[in-house]
Amino acid sequence: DKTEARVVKAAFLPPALAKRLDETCTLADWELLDEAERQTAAENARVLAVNGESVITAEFIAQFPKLELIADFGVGYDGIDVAAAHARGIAVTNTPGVLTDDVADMAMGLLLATSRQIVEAQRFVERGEWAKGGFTWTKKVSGGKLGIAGMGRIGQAIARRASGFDMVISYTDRQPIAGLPYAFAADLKTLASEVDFLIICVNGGEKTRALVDAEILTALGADGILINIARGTVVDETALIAALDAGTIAGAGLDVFEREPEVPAALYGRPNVVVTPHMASATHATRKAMGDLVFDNVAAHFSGEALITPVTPY
Ligand code: 8YV
Repeated sequence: DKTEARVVKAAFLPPALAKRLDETCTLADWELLDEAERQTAAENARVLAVNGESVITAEFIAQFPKLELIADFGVGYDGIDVAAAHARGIAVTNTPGVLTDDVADMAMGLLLATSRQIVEAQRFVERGEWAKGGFTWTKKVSGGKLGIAGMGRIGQAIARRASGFDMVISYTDRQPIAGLPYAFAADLKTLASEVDFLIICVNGGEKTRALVDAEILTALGADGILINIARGTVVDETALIAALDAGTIAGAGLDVFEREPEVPAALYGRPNVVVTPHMASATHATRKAMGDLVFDNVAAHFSGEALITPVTPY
């Protein structure tokens, strides 16, 4: 009986992970339960399996009286009310580390694709326009000034990659990070005004909501390119579209959006904008590693061992 499952899955998980959890702990899928079944399942569940895009409010958590762990298939937990969970002694785990390389790779991909207009160049070829003349000249990346907002694991992995492109790297964060060979900017506006490329890698959540607003975009300037692989909430999308319309920034490469899976149509078809469907961590190898880490955290929990990657509040 699924309503007696120890794990409730309340978001998309890779089928292989859901199957493993079901075989070892029994898993109930919230989406597939009716109201009465949900109530019983919530009463019995000890683990809630969610993902990086999940919105898990205090009210939702309150339905689960026996809950002990919220296991997040993702590094970001801005959608989870961690404070409410911790207040009830419910642990939260996420998947840091295993997706760092892929997200940093994607940031570099978007940086190159946007600056060199690779997507528009493909459309140009497909439209048969090459025979009528060469493609437009684009913006040089190597040796350029790169600003990184949020110098955590992913920001640092991007910096290492950008070093290989001889980029001059500076960053901002809550405070300077000891031992890093990059210049620290005291705030995002200063950083934006000093660089050609700005990559957003900060946590999501209320503290960073609309951090990139019209003022930051103006500081980035008409030659500046914005890349966001963090959370859509960090960028004021309306201000971004206005800046692209006005030409006050040069372009944007975005893997995340304010209201996913909705991508504003105003961002489509622009030569200087590249949009991708929140896929930075979505490689076969990394999704497998993320799934294994979720499973190992749940298994550690049920066998009374220390959690592998518990979340501590920001
Ligand atoms: C998602 C992410 O979790 O790790 C994160 O924070 O945003 C992604 O890896 C993934 O798409 C699963 O929903």
